[in-house]
Formats: sequence, structure tokens, C-alpha cells
Amino acid sequence: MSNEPGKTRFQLDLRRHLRSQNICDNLIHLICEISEASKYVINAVRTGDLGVAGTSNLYGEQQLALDVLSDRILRKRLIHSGVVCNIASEEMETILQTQANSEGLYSVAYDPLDGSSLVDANLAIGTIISIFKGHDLLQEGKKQVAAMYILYGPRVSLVYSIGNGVHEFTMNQLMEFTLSKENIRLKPSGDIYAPGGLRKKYTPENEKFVKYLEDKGSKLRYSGGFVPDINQILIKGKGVFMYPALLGAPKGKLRLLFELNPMAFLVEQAGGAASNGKISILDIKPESLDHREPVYIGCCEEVRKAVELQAG
Ligand code: AFP
Repeated sequence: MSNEPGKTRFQLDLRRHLRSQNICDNLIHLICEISEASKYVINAVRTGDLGVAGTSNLYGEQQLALDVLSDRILRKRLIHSGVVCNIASEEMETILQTQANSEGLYSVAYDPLDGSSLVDANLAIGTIISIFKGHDLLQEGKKQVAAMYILYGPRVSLVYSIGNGVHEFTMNQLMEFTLSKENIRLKPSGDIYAPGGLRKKYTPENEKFVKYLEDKGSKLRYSGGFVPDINQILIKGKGVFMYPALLGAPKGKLRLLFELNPMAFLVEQAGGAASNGKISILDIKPESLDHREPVYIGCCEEVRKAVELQAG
């Protein structure tokens, strides 16, 4: 198989691509099961009830019927896969143990429908997945063995890494994921930026960073969905996303386990960087399931500049 950066190959499906990566059958099975589950999630997104479920998650956020349904779809599939011992979801309060013996098995943390509040406006959203070997989910992100997301946009795409580059697959008319971009790479610097959070709550350091980006000619490209925003950076090969500490919210908004770790793994695999402003996202040991961190993620040069400005 060609490893040339940016080389496009059609019709190679996800399972065959995974088989060529020299990884164990259980991990191949797990990633394929998640890709199958995403087909039911996209169906729910396209046709399901847009109302609230009448319940809330561990952050006290109101759950949409779609959040609850997507969570059930993924959880069921993971349990029945037979290769998962522990499951954590942004929509569940505690870790679900499905098998006591973790030998040869995996643990999965996921956000079933990130950005679900955008569905009523028919904007792009996604599923984010983080995979560890064994039972421990509260480990540094650098210990992930795989990370992936599925983006539900005008097209459905799946981007994964098992620590050997980042690869994009696109769903075809038969609902199969076929390879559309192999070995995605980020440039050292880029000219698009996606800033999350209310600007009037930015600290002076983050105001300076935005000014730096604007002065160097970066264009604003923020969708309000973490998956499409990170996907844009990966596919365009440039840019930076930030969700900084805010006045009154020193840890920002995004969750380490369900959002930041998997995206940081993917972006670093593509040659980019991810930091909380001080240290690499992948070096942070989660204190709890709901651990949040500020984030600067994307091209190395912009992330380095953000860290430099945080230091004052
Ligand atoms: P939800 O999962 O609650 O819809 O939040 C979406 C999200 O976590 C992420 O997808 C965005 O990057 C971020 O929030 C947007 O937050 P702001 O609306 O505060 O910019």
C-alpha cells in the first residue's frame, strides 16, 4: 500500500485498510463495529425526533432525544462486540463494565453526538471515539491505541488513527466507508482559525492570540461543532481551533476524555499539536470522567504561539 502523503485511493474499504495495518483482530472488529453503529446514528439524525428527552447528563445539560438514542445505539453495539470491557459516554454518569476480565479487550470513551444542539439548524455534527487497551479509561491521552470520529455533514466521513497516520473514509451509496484520503498531514502553519466561547469572556492573553491570528491574515472559520471544525483543519491541512479558559470558566468547556483526547491524538498523528496552554493535551491525566481543559489544537506554529502568549 502507498504511504505517500495526500495520495487518494478509491474503493479500499475500512476493513481492508485496517487489515493492512498489522493490528490485532479485536481492534479491527471494534473499529468496524463502531463504523456500523454510525450508520444507525446517521439514520437517527436524518429522521429522528428533534425534541428533548426530559433527562439530563452528568454535566446537568438537558439531553435531546437524539443524544439518548445515539448513546444507546453505540453502547449496544460496543457491548455486543465482545471485545470491550469498559465503556464511558458523555451521556452516562458512570463507567459501564461489560466484562470483568480485560485480557485482550479494549475500553472506549465516546461522545455519541457532539454538537447535537446544532441539529435543528441542520448543521454538521459528529461522533467522537477514544480507545484504550485494557480496562483503564482514566489514563493520559498518549496511551490511546486508537481514536476516530464520524462526521455527519452533507456527506458522512470517518477519520481514524491507530497511531500510524490519519486516514479519511467517505460513505458511498452502498453505505460502505471507502478510503478517500490516506496519511493526512497538517502544514506547520495555516490561515484559518476557529475560536470557541464568548469573546467578551476571553482573558487578555487570548485576546492577544486572536489579534495575532487576525494580523497575520487568518480567516474566521467556526461552525460551532467540534467535529466539523477539526475535520476542516485536517482536510484543508491547516488552521487552529481554540476553546480557551474563559472568565468564570478556567477549564473552558470541552471534555478531556470524550472530545479532547481523541482529537489531540488525531491532530498529533497528522503532524499538528494540541495544548491546554501549558502542556500537551495528551500528557494530562484525567481526574474524573467530566474533566475539562482549555484547548489550542491544530498547526504546530499557532499552538506554540498560543502557549507562548499564555506564559505572558
Ligand atoms: P454540545 O455537545 O453541548 O452541543 O456542545 C458542542 C460543543 O461541545 C463542541 O462541538 C463545540 O466546539 C462547542 O461545544 C461549541 O461551544 P460554544 O457554542 O460555546 O462555542
